[in-house]
Amino acid sequence: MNIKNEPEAVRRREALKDRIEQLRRMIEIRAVEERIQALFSEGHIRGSTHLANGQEAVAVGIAKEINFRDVVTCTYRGHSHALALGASPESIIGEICGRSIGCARGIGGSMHLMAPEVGLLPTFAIVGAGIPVACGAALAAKVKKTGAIAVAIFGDGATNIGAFHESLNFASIKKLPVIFICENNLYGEYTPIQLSTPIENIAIRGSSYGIEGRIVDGQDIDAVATSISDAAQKAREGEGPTLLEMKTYRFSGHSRSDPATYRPPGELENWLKKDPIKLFSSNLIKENLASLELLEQIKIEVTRKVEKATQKVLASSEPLESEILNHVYENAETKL
Ligand SMILES: Cc1ncc(C[n+]2csc(CCOP(=O)(O)OP(=O)(O)O)c2C)c(N)n1
Ligand SMILES: [Mg+2]
Repeated sequence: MNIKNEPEAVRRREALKDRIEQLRRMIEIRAVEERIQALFSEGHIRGSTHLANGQEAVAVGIAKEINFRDVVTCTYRGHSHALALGASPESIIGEICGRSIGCARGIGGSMHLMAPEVGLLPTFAIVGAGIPVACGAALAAKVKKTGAIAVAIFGDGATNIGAFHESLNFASIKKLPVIFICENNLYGEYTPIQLSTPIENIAIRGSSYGIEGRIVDGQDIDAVATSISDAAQKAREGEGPTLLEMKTYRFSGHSRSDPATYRPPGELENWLKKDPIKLFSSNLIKENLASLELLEQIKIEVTRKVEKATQKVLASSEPLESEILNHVYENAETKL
């Protein structure tokens, strides 16, 4: 695992206490993802990749409220979470481009990002798979009395998977310090939620397991943060899990090659009006914390930073084939 960025990742996480930095991180996530989309078209990325543009407030709202020693599991749609939690653009773009400077040494790729130095376990490509793993981390924290909590982030589609239901049941009966966060973006791949899920609000699924479920405006970073703060406090005080349903939307298709033509006319346009970056920007202006000039300056600085990281990645090397079995098991080199 790459621990060389530890101070930077921790510093990036700490910076999120500041409201302008929260906005800057959301803009950075959007810029990194736009660059990744372009790198794909330019042929620099193999495999697929899943953008979370439109869902940035969820990622930054979570990251700003939890400690860097808490454990987080999330899905293939995890660029936003890795960057929010503290991973650098270089380590994320590097990983997605399959270069040794990537967070998993370029061997994991887009769906296996990680930032263990700030609690992000390698992300999961299998729908729902991270949910029981977060419960395991929560159980470990409880047994060892570390004071840490675990956070499982997953999509609406994942709540139809057995692992989701088993995890909620187990976490509730054991009063585990875990927060279940569903990013309900209204689609699972190309299927609208109403064709796969017979209820409108995922939050009600908590009640079957004696877990409080809460519906949250996922486009509003402050609403996200308040809900996480409440759930984290409850978990740390031994009151058990909470299910938070973040109502959100991905502006792009499911993965890089999906033009999302299945969306009804006007739907995207309506959600674009609730762009979390625009909403937060105008709130900061109303609060007299930001000006249009400052916003413009942030965008310029972020674009420059992302471009610099991209050029560094493109100039860097790919991992050697001989490294493929390293780091599969602890001390794999010596055991093989
Ligand atoms: C167990 C499993 N089944 C199917 C797939 C294929 N698959 C990849 S993403 C996806 C949709 C999941 O939708 P959702 O949970 O809503 O997450 P989102 O992609 O919307 O963030 C599916 C079915 C998979 N990766 N794992
Ligand atoms: Mg979904």
